[in-house]
Amino acid sequence: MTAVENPETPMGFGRMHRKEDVRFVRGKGTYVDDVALPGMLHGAVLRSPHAHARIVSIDASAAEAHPKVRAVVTGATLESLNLAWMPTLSHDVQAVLATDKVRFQGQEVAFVVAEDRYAARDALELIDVEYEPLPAVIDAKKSLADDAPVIRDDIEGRTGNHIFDWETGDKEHTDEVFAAADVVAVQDMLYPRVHPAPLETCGTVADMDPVTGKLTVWTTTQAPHAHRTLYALVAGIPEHKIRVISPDIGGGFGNKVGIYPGYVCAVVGSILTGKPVKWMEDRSENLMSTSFARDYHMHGEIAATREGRILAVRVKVLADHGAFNGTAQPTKFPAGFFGVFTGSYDLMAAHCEVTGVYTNKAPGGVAYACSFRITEAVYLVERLVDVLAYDLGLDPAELRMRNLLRPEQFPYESKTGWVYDSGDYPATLRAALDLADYDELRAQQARRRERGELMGIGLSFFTEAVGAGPRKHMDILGLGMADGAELRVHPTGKAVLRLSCQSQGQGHETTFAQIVAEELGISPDDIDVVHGDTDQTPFGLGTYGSRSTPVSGAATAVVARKVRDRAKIVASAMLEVSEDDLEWEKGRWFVKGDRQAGRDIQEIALAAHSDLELPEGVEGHLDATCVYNPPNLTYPFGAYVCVVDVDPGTGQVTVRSFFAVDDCGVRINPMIVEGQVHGGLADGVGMALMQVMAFDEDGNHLGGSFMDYLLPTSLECPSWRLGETVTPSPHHPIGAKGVGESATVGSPAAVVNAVLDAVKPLGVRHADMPLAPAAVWSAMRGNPLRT
Ligand code: MCN
Ligand code: CUN
Repeated sequence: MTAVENPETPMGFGRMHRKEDVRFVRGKGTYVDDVALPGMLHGAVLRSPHAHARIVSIDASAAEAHPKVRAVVTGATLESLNLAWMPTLSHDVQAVLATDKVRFQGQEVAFVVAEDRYAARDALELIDVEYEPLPAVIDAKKSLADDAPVIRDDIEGRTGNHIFDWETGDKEHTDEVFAAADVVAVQDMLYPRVHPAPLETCGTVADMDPVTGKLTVWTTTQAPHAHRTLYALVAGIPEHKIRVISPDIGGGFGNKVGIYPGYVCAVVGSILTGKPVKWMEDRSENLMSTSFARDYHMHGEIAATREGRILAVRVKVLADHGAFNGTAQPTKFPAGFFGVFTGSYDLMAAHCEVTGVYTNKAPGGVAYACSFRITEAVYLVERLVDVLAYDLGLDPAELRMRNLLRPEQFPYESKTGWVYDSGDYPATLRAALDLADYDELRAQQARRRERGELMGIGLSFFTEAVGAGPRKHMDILGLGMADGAELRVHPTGKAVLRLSCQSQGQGHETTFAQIVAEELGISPDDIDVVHGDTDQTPFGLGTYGSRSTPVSGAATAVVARKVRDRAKIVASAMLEVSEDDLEWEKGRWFVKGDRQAGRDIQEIALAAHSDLELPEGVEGHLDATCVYNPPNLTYPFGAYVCVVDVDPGTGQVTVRSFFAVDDCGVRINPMIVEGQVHGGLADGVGMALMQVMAFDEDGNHLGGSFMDYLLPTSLECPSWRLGETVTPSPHHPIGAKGVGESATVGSPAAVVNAVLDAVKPLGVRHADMPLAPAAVWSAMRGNPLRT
């Protein structure tokens, strides 16, 4: 794709420049930190220097005496308001401000409200907290030891750090298949703790109007409606008196799903002072205290015949959830959608067990384009397949091709009960191999190996499950995962679409207008997409788990079709013919057999608002609403090929090229889809090669800035080569599947598989991410690093 491409606005699906970029490229976006209200005060959070310590005392008197300080909020203040603890998205509680103990480094201890940001920060240093340090639990594997310090002694009757056990699949049958198999490949692997690190950090401006009792909250959220309901439940403020506004968001990546203590403190600060209060965290605060991702310690086993027919997969996971279980996922799924670990293969049996534990690390979790933990699942199974190929001496592409699900098996129910909606996996893998010129790459690799060069070719094939969810099976804190949408066509034929989901950079203002354009034949330029304001949009669960297209996108198509049906009634009145005699072509209804006799959607819109007589019971105007409850998830998939060169002297990895073929069903805007894929591939390079949230054994966070926690740049990324196949979703109104997280989910395994393929001649079978030079170098010397 060339950068200068300048497509015309399509009347529906197609390559179209993003409408929102008109303001973004001019620096005219409005982010939370751009909100400035008259009399606004500023908040700052005092954070714990310890990973685990008892709070002996807090003396805030010197801070309160600071001339610019208006209020100091501590855990004690919040206790008196019954707000010291808040519910998490996983049915646990989290301290808003610590009262008894601190449980991770960076935990929120006090909140200062002052006249400016600098004074608020200065005053933090005047607060005197006496801590009694306690031994910290940092290693998840040690958290369940009998003598491990108990982190959550706030929960009555709790004696250890165990949170939950969860299993899926048929254990007995899986064990039988394993016992009878010719070959079993076993591999322990870690998906390290990483962080979504959006460029815009998290923050809130809270404005409680003391006269009307109305609370307005501008906040960095991916789910404004869910936040409003949670504020109502937590703070006891009537829901209609709360307005949550999510303006432009500078990247979410899962980091902005939950409610952070700072948000609640800003609200409390505004209630206490009667003034608007802004709180914006800095980079270190974002990295140290907000939603992490992964931290899965996985033990995987794969069973196969000697000829390479994969029979079964068996997994045990230790899941590190940090100090409060705040992971975001539908209630019935404590390990998210990890149950999709059976991947894209035709298995006889599968079983997995996940144990969740507390450690003295930041809570939150999932996040970072995770598809509710399918990232971990795909990495696991795609590493296992490569380990099996290594043991059997088979080509990893050939091994995958032999075992992929076949098109005639769809809809396919996996051994853990997920019903994959549609796919032609072999065609997609073939497309990726052709794009990469796989055979030639292998020939080149052989030549280079003879010269002592370490070139690696890595594959991954992934299946995702996105679009939560059928309301029957999926809810967050009891809120069923369905989305509302509302469409109004004004008298002059211009339209406004109101959505519950929330763009954080995915281009919803463009693509959702394109869906309406496709259905109604109104130009996307004439359709305004409104989102991110609970007073102006219908209820819905928000944007994460790549659910916007599968759920809100479906709602948009349905609502547009309802408007089209209404337009038909109006057109029949205008043309004085029966509705049955009308036929639709994009943008107009016309009389069957007489193309000239028709009315376009603009004429119909005007007539719908006029004195035209409509049939009994038909109201005027041209609008509709819809609540879409998806019948199933959508299952996008893809095949990736990564080529790397490893420096034999230093272990430094260079990603030479990357070929990605994605299938997300019908593409609304192929250019936006490609942008989503580019971003996700860069994420994959970052996680595979450079990212980890590291801690020392006392729980000190070792990655509190972008000097230590690395983001990939264009220097580390190759020029991506993309391909596509299109297998529509049979149950989605426009056949689209989600794509926002696909590349982040699928790419780390391809990069890691490539690096391990490069060092295979040295006898290396596995090494854990991140494959930074030291890790690769150690593995090359038979001494893998342990994170
Ligand atoms: N799209 C399309 N055709 C399809 C599928 C999607 O044109 N068949 C378009 C959509 O209309 C939308 C975009 O691609 O404009 C992404 O759609 P979708 O896959 O539905 O994902 P969501 O909009 O729900 O976005 C969420 C997803 C998640 S969960 C994370 S995490 C992530 C991601 O999106 N965070 C992002 N991509 C991101 N991209 C940016 N720039 N910033 C983030 O924070
Ligand atoms: Cu899991 S990160 Mo996205 O679902 O917001």
